Amino acid sequence: MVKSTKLASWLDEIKSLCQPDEVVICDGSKDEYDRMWDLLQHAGVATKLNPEKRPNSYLVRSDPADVARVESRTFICAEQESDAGPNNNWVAPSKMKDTLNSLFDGCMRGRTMYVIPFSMGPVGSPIAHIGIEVTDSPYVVASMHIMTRVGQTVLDALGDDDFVPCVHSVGRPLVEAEDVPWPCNPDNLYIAHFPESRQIWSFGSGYGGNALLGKKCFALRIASAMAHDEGWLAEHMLILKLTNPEGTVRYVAGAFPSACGKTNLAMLIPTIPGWKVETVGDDICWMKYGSDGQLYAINPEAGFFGVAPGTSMDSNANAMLSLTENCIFTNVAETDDGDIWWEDMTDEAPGHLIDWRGNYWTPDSSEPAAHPNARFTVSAAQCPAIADEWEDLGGVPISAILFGGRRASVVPLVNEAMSWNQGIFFGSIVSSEKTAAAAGKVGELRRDPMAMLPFCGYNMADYWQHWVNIGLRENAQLPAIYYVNWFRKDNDGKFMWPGFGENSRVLKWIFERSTDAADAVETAIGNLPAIDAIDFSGLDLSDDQVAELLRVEIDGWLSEIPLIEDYYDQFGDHVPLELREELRNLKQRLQNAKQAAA
Ligand code: O2Y
Ligand code: MN
Repeated sequence: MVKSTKLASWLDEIKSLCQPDEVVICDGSKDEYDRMWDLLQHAGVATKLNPEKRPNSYLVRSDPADVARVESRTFICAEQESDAGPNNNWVAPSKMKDTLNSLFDGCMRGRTMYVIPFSMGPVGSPIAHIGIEVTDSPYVVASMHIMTRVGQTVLDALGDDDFVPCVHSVGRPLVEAEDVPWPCNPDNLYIAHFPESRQIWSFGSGYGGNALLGKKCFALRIASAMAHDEGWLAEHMLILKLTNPEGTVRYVAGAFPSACGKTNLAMLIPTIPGWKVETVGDDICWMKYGSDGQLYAINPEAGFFGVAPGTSMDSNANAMLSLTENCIFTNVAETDDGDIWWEDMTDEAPGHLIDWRGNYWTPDSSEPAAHPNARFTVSAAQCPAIADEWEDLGGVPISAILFGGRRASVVPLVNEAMSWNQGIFFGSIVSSEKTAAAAGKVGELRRDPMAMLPFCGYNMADYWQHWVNIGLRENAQLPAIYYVNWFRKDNDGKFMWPGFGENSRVLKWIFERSTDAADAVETAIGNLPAIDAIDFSGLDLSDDQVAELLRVEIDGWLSEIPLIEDYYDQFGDHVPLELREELRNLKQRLQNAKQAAA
């Protein structure tokens, strides 16, 4: 029941704009979830999987033109263009409102408008926030059931407080025309954010980050603007719980651009005896100061929306074991016995499949069976590695923050920042070499500061300043910051570091730095593990390879300095003086080191 007068009048406004046939206030119940799947099966977009193989699970095939979030159609509509920054597509709010008003006018005719009250974070947590998504997509309702907390408890917690209004339509009113299995309107796609009035309007897509508005739109773009104004952090980070053999616990957050194995790291099975790694979150982390000056983190989500291709018992057993029942699979392939498959799930592909487009497929087919951005959606509670405290209202205290990119050279396996500001500097220069899959020259650097490039709801350089300011709080017990790189290659172009579970060796060093049990050596670029501080035993690594993984490449770093200067320059005088100073000091230390070695 809607008691909030603010909510009731907003719903009236949206209803008269969108003109749905019916309005349903979602209660988050199992009945409601099942009703959505009845509708989706009836529409011909969802198939119930064989209950003996994958109980209570569904396969959905989207329109082939609607398969991923679309950065080129994602807008930050701040009053001033400079507040959106060069990192965002900007349209003035009044202009975007005019466009949206005409697009949304009557856009739900013939459809039902679902009203989803959802909490990002455990209901009642002081770190959580509430949103209301209206949508005309039953797929979005079902997905939000898994990815967020939905229902009356949220409305009760909301009272008459503010909420983040999220308006979503697939953009295909049902007037005269027959419905299609996956309605969408890719020619009129808008994912618009209004950071000042904290609103989200999304039109034309029913897929993932474009449509499940709690995730990237709210929990990162709008939340980053809220966090800026309110003195907290909304980050594109996983959260890990580490326990050493003595039972001491530390929590670590980590930001990694896409294709850097973030979900695998979030669910890592350690190879070092006696250590335990558990998951608190795999994608997003909200951190607020506790009265003790520590940053406390929650995972604002309730589920995982992971990339399916490449996920296997070898790469991520905990993800696979999470997917045994109660899942949604989108754009994966279907097996003859009513189960699912995707590339690299097994060593050998099945002899035949129905691919993500619904076509007959064999291993000889030229196209992949699953779309490369095919996804699984599953409750985090089903993950065997989920930490008991993942829903603690107060969050978990963060001792370390990791920033990582994908670099074949220059960036060592792990490097500890000597200060909070140097850590922010590391975050600001996170980069990966472009692969053949991305536009641009192979090997060229693509910067993705703090892995937030597509997700920062305001000027990226103002966001760096916000990080600097966060560190100025009196009594702050700031986490240590680390720059990690699992992707260094040798002269033959082969990865030097095995990654996956072996990353626990690096996590152990980071953990032991926080308990003063591990040594570091100060270098020109930061604090690196002392010889023997990381346990490399049992790995197929020569002493030379270990030295290479931890080498300070003075010339390599010196040649990065002008690239970083150029990168900063696009943000002009928004770049914090503190980061310019970090860059100057780094250059000086590198030049000194070079001279000393000469
Ligand atoms: O393509 C989409 O809509 C999903 S994007 C996504 C999903 C889960 C976690 N992270 C991401 C991302 O792009 O960072
Ligand atoms: Mn992500």
